[in-house]
Amino acid sequence: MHPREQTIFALSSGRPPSAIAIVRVSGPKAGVALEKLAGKIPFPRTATRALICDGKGQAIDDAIMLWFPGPASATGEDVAEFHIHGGRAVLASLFAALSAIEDVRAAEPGEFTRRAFENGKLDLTEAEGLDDLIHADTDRQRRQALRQLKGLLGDRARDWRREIIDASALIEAGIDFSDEGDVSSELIAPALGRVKALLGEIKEVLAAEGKAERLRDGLIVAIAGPPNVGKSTLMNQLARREVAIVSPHAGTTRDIIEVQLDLDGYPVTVIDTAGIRETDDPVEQEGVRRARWRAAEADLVLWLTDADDGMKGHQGSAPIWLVRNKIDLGDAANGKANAAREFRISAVRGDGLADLVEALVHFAQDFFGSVEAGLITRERQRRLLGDTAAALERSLDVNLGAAGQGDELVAEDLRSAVYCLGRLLGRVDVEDILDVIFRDFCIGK
Ligand SMILES: Nc1nc2c(ncn2[C@@H]2O[C@H](COP(=O)(O)OP(=O)(O)OP(=O)(O)O)[C@@H](O)[C@H]2O)c(=O)[nH]1
Ligand SMILES: [Mg+2]
Repeated sequence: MHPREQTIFALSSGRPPSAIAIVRVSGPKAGVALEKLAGKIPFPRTATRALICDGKGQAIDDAIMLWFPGPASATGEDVAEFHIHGGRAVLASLFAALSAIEDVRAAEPGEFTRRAFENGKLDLTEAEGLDDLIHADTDRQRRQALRQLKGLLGDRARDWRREIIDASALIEAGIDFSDEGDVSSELIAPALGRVKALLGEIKEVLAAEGKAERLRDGLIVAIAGPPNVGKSTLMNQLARREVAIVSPHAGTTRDIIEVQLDLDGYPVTVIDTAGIRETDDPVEQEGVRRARWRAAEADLVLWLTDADDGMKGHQGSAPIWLVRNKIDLGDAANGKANAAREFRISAVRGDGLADLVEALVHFAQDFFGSVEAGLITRERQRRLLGDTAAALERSLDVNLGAAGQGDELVAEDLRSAVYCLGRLLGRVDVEDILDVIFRDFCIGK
């Protein structure tokens, strides 16, 4: 039997041991699994208690089970759920009992979602949203993922695709009538008008950049500066735990240390780097090289200093804030620096940290903009939508000759736009397009 037709099972809840573990089974043998292990198939979608036994009649656990007959299930197939006690041995016994059934096997990663996708339960953008939702760390990431899962982009893309298919159909029909100049242009002109309007909508979505894509990875803030100025101390303060080693020796930090913070729902990665200075130590040299590189890549650099030495050694185009540390030791330096903003803190005592954090939150708000307005959350989506817009643009650029020259080119460009949107949704099916064309416009041919 083909692996795709086999019945799969997996632990769908968290890592054991846990109070309850949920094991999902999906595929044609899901019902058989219930019958063999629990002795019955429960009423659909109703929690039912049962003693689960293995093939030899040995009790495994006293459990709750659920039955979702396809196609009204998460995967579109028959689905069974076992809610058992989440001990490792309990799970191992249940897995062994399930595997013992013919054509039932452990699922590959993502296989449940893949089946849902293949059975038309979700499109590719929704599957991406589901993945994002599972991996969301902060509240804003969760909200964005949920919007995607609800199919906001998918629904728009489906509408666009349908409209372009309709426009193509008109144009194809126009081509059929190309001997009769009037009929042909009567069909083609309005079709191109629709394409133009669509192109406007797609461009709007592309332009509402909103940095929604970056919301998945988070904002990168690098702490850089000379050695021993308190970079690691600040990092630990922001993380509220000892992530980096702090010592009075210059050159303590060599590797790049990262922590993920949740700043008002925005994901922010703070990076502590090696103090930037000239050094003979090859290990420290490598640390400095990496520090420079990461600071250049960051979205924001906090340049820490405890003296008047400006910002020696900084490269890169990211905005940079000058943070004067160790103000507890007396008046810190005052020299002029070419930074966007300036802060005075004591990383050890905590003075000025609240202001710095508040400024970071504002920076994150500005950086992500009105993410809620953005529909695009992945580079993949942006690329395919960009390709769609380019194809539509080409179709409008074609110079239509009097005798229907160029119509074929327009049709070709529209087909390619439909193809790109199809890939965005994960559905590419030329038959779809042909169906519409033949169904609606095969006038007497
Ligand atoms: N008085 C005072 N000392 C501080 C402050 N911040 C850090 N220090 C001290 O400065 C020394 C260096 O601190 P680190 O955090 O290791 O400095 P760093 O910039 O990470 O140093 P490298 O990793 O070597 O580049 C330690 O002894 C800290 O306790 C501060 O605000 N006030
Ligand atoms: Mg350090």
